[in-house]
Amino acid sequence: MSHTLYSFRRCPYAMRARLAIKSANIPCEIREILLRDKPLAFLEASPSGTVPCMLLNDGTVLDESFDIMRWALKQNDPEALLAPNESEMDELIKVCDGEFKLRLDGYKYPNKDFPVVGHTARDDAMKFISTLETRLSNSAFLFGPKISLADLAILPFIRQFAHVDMEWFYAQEWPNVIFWVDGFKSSDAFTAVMKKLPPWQPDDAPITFAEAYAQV
Ligand SMILES: N[C@@H](CCC(=O)N[C@@H](CS)C(=O)NCC(=O)O)C(=O)O
Repeated sequence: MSHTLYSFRRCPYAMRARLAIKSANIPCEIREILLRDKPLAFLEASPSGTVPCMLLNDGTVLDESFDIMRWALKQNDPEALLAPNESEMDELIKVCDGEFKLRLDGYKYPNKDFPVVGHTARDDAMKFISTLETRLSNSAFLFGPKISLADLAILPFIRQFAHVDMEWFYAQEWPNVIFWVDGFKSSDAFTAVMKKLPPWQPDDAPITFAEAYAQV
């Protein structure tokens, strides 16, 4: 039995997991699911009912995107994504997943019940983008001249923030963030892991991650 990744194409948490698995070249089966129609096998595997969820072939379940990234890269890290200081990267990712994500959701869904919504949420979220802009004005990536785990973990969320109102985002004074996001969006790795897959059905023949997301 191989490892199995449950994923949803547009979920930024699932994107970061796919990016790490792709970089680490971990052999696994990929199962694209629909969040509005979660398959039973997924619900049985995932304690939280969220994607991504990685079911390892020894029965272990990795239910957090960040755990999947670190697990994959600890097996194999050809791009040295784990090279920068671990706790410094974790700290920045924690801000992204915490305060920034909450503001991103408040900005994206102004009618939902978030502590801060709309343009106030956007203004708050800008603080994190400014932190990134400062870092990126010193180096091409967040932790130096080469891409790292932190870049892969954070970029899908900045892309999502940019896409709420692209005209506004691209009019802001953060040229380095814009260059960084644009580079990511057009990268071979991101293009590959954003390929569309049909939703998995229990009777389907397994699709390997490598064949699903082969680079063209
Ligand atoms: N902390 C989790 C969060 C994952 C998460 O919230 N994923 C969303 C999709 S982007 C989800 O599956 N939500 C469940 C649902 O919408 O039913 C992780 O990092 O993996």
